[in-house]
Amino acid sequence: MATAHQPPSTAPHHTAAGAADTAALESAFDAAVAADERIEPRDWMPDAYRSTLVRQMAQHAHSEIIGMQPEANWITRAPSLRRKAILMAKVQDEAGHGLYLYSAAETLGASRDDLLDKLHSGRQKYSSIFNYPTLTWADVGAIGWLVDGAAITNQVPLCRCSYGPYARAMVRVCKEESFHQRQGYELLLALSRGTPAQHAMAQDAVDRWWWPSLMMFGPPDAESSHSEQSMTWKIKRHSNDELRQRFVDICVPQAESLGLTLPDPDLRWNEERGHHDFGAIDWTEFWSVLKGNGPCNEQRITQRRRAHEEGAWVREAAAAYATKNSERKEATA
Ligand code: BYC
Repeated sequence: MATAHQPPSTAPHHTAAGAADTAALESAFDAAVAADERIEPRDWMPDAYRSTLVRQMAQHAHSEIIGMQPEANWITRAPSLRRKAILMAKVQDEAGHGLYLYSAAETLGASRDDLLDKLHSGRQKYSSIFNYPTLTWADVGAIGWLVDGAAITNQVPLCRCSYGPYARAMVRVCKEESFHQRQGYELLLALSRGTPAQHAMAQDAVDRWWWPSLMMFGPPDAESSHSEQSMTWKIKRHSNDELRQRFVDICVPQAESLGLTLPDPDLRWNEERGHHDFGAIDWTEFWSVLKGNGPCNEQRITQRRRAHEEGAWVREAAAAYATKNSERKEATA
């Protein structure tokens, strides 16, 4: 962005001259956003823009690392070596996505320890979808097809997010997610074309994951507290309902090719709208999951806290190694 570089949150507000400076910085920021320029870490930005980004990116990072758990549940029970290798690679990719996103949040002055502390203490959210259990092997396919499919629908527009580091992280994340989506589709197709019992298992997984996948896009626009401001700032490019509709339209023909049924009797093509109509989402369930009352909320957070505690020695060893290395470099410089 072609405006003054400023360290984070240093705009002086307390004098008339300070207020004029802030107004000038604000209008330069607004003009850069309007012109579709990228905002970079050292550019001046309103405090609320910074905190909105930290909130969304942290929630996104937390989702990636909590999202490893439901699928990791099946690594030891994958039906073949090939399936096991694919699933391990996918779960590792999710860890990588979490790392890019925590790093991107750090460019805004957030501390990774603080973000993790907020996740562990329930002060920051992660996606509702990961509070549902993975009961059968077919759930791995349903997650790939539907959950990664929903994630891509939501994240492709984030590649054009106004904040540079987030937008750039999303480019790589989306490439990997689209591989994940295909592996899920291919897995479900194999089951759907398999024995009657395998077909039934695939259908049961789609029945359980369909509605929670629609909830991933967030509350309806009328109840979305952040959408309007985030869209003005071009953090979000589309509303929650727009992306949800796009996802439904993408999934209907894919379900047909899979030979599986989406569990919604009200799902039908609306010629006038040029979109599929779909049934009412149970928003009571969504808000209840967000409050911590989903089937797996407690299990997910307990497991995450345990993993963090058990990994303390790795973090200490990595920090000691980094210090030793930088001391060595200084000594030889
Ligand atoms: N779950 O004003 P709204 C993945 C919260 S994919 C939990 O519409 P916003 C993966 C929201 O945070 C999943 N909370 O919010 C895939 C807000 O609460 P706070 C991660 C939700 O931010 C496969 C309140 O509800 N993807 O990682 O404008 C394998 C009001 O909502 C949810 C992302 O995070 C939800 N579903 O829009 C492994 C994408 N929906 O913060 C991993 C980036 C809403 O005021 N994020 N809330 O306490 C976004 O695009 C947006 O943050 C959302 C919500 C569309 C999710």
